[in-house]
Amino acid sequence: MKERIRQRARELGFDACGFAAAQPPPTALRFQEWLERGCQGEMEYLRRTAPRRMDPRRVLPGARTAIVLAAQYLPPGAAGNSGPVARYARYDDYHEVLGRALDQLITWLDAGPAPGEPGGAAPGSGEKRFAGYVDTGPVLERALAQEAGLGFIGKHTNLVLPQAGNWAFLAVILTTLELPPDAPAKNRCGACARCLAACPTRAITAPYQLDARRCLAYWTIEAKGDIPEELRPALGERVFGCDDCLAACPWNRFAAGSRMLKPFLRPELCAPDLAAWLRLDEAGFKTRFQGTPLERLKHRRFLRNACVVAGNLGLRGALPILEALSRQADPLVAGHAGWAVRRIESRGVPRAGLESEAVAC
Ligand code: B12
Ligand code: SF4
Ligand code: SF4
Repeated sequence: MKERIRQRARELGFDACGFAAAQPPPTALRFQEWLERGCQGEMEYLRRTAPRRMDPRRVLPGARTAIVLAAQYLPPGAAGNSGPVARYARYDDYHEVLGRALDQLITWLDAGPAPGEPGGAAPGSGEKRFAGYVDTGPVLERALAQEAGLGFIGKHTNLVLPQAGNWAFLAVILTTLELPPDAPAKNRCGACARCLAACPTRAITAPYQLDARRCLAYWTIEAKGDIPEELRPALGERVFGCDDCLAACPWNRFAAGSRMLKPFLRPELCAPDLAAWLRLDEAGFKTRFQGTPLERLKHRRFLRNACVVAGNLGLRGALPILEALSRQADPLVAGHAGWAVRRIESRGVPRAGLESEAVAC
């Protein structure tokens, strides 16, 4: 049964599939400690859902197995550290793409043999029920993935697939089916600490510990308010997400291109024209980013991030639009645009056309 599920998952575009017992992973208490230190910042939903997050049986009553899946997402031509848009976001929204494949897998499982029937799960596992999540439910996806043998949680806190590196999304199906668990993966970081050294803000405060309040992915994707002034220069050219710690990992020498995501690549997110992005109005923003992960930022937080980047890159050609934005009624946009204007002016570089300042991933 497990091999048939793995084969079906592969046919649907997943690159790895493993099985873990649906129970609190051994590292669950680490999650609680992390919350107690306040490392989640404004992501209060993590605290609210903590008891369920730590025990999959509270998410799906009667759950016996977690089927854990991974799909690689390294986009073509991606090199170096972080670009304006993190690698994971240069496609249609992965929640949708993986979500569709997950639904197909669940439909297939649901139609398969019942528990106890030939080819089915262990007898006595009762009614078949499923709950599938792609970053959409209260599940410790990385910890379950490690338990299911997919890969190990690296010191940067992301799952590393030994055969494919860390550029992979995760998805989980909790089910009442009883399937024998795979062997958990062993950590293979060894003495390496490249990801800690690569982080521009020292957000990885110790191996396996990330303080979201210092993480640029958090500030550009999740945070609702002002980006702290002391972190703005470190944002560099990142408009959305950060890849530096991931790009440092030597296991990425085994990374291959994405099978599942490839048809959903958004080339305009690989080589953005920042000046054009700054000029987008609300409707233009919606049209341009519909169906991508950037859509959930909404226009004002997108402008917040883009203003900081324009300031960091010293885009003098963007001064007129930044000055206009600094007079906007919304203090979030006005404040960050004003900061960018001051940063550019303080550099004293002659004004240049933005076209020659195109940003490349
Ligand atoms: C909240 C969140 C964030 C937050 C916090 C990140 C974090 N490291 O916790 C922010 C916004 C910063 C973020 C950023 C990113 N995210 Co995110 N995020 C999540 C989310 C929704 C929850 C993660 C969570 O619970 N964090 C809390 C911490 C404590 O949990 P944890 O890291 O899993 O910790 C476990 C272990 O590390 C271990 N542990 C903790 N401390 C210690 C200490 C020791 C000594 C040991 C041994 C173990 C240990 O125990 C913990 C509990 O089991 C998950 C989806 C999900 N439901 O899981 C996606 C997820 C983790 N994110 C993902 C991605 C792709 C990213 C980014 C790469 C995006 C980007 N390029 O900008 C960055 C990576 C930043 C980074 N270095 O982690 C992917 C990661 C895939 C993978 N291969 O691991 C996930 C799984 C989404 C998905 N479905 O694919 N993310
Ligand atoms: S995503 Fe960026 S800021 Fe966050 S821990 Fe990794 S390198 Fe540091
Ligand atoms: S860069 Fe090194 S320490 Fe960090 S996750 Fe990869 S192997 Fe582990």
